[in-house]
Amino acid sequence: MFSRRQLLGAGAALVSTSAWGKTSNMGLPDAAVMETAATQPPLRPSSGPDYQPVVTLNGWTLPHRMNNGVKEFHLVAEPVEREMAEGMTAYLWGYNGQSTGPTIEAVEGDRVRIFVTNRLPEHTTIHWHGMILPSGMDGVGGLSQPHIPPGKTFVYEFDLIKSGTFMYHPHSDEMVQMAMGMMGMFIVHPKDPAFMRVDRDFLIMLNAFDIDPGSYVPRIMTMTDFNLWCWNSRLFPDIDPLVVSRNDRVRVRVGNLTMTNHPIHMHGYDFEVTCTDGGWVRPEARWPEVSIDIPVGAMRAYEFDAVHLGDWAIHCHKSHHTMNAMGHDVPTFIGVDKTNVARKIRKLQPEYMPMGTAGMADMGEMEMELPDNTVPMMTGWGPHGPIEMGGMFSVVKVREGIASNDYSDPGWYENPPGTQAYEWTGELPDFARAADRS
Ligand SMILES: [Cu+2]
Repeated sequence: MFSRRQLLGAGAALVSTSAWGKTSNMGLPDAAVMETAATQPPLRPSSGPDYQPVVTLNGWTLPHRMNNGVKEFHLVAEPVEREMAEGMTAYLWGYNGQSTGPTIEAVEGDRVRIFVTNRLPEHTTIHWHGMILPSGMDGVGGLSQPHIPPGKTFVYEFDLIKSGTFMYHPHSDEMVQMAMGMMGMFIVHPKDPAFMRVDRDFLIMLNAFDIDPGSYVPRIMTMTDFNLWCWNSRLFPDIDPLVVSRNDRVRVRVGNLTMTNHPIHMHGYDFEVTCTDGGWVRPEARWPEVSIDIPVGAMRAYEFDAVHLGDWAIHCHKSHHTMNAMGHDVPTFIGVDKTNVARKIRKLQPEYMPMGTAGMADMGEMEMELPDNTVPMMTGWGPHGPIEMGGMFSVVKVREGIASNDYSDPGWYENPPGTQAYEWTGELPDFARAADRS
């Protein structure tokens, strides 16, 4: 497969040009490359109207340059190595060194010129999902333009006539290229900086892969039975927390380019959907929710005022989507007495441990030897023990007095005395009914 050196070589060649900020002698704009899966700080606007930049969890925003009033970006479609969690790297296809691709941010009324260089082994295009633009800029290979052959660069240029949250992805060997991780988000901020202003604005792209434990390349033919459910091609426990200061107005924008819907549930708050990929939702059309179903090929942005301090789980409510790589054809052993069979198996395999007879919680605590390049099915440690999650899970951390530009992890929340579940140490009732059943 692709070696690290090959990948870096491709990136380094592009990074070496230094045309930033110049407005004459325009060649291709620099194609910035991101080397890490760490969340990058928001990119403040360097020209034009002010806006609150977004924070892409475990992602970044693509820098641009101005060229005679046009915002120019350079995306490079290429093979990438993505760290999905500590101890697991996938060989994916993406943009500018990562999957998911960098977030593009611009402002309503801008004209954008986006150079797309194809360093994949096959042709590609980019479709700008949700954008209102000329038909010939819509990026459907064969329909709106010729496919971009390997080694070639195409230019997309259009006016951003409305603000909102949009996505980008190939419309060229689409099933394969999206299964390999090619997708990103495109944020158009309102021209009026006061319109729909928030203090923190987070981005999550829901995506999914089918990668056998111990291997590196996704199975591209999988239709629904994926084994890695990701946010921005990242897995719990290594999806960064959403760090928020008390009383912040917070927006979370969630796009779904998987093959199934994801009910995203956030604890501790109720909230309202304020934007879809079709545009902003008028105040009189909103209703309160605590889970939002994100349909396939759609985006939902929700907002809340962060008045409740704490560590609040945020996750997909399909319980199989908060697990890492697992098989589904495992028999159920709850209620089975394995004592005799365990004794027999241990004669052949002395380290055999019978599991699953009392549920699977022991999976979250034990340190089993795993194949290389995989992450445990249920994992993560909190201040009170194993969290027993994986995949699409993170934590919203609401604290007092966090600086407006600070997104660093504040650690675990300490519940004030008298506000945490505790053990009953008094007399217990007689469990006669439970005993009858066993
Ligand atoms: Cu889900």
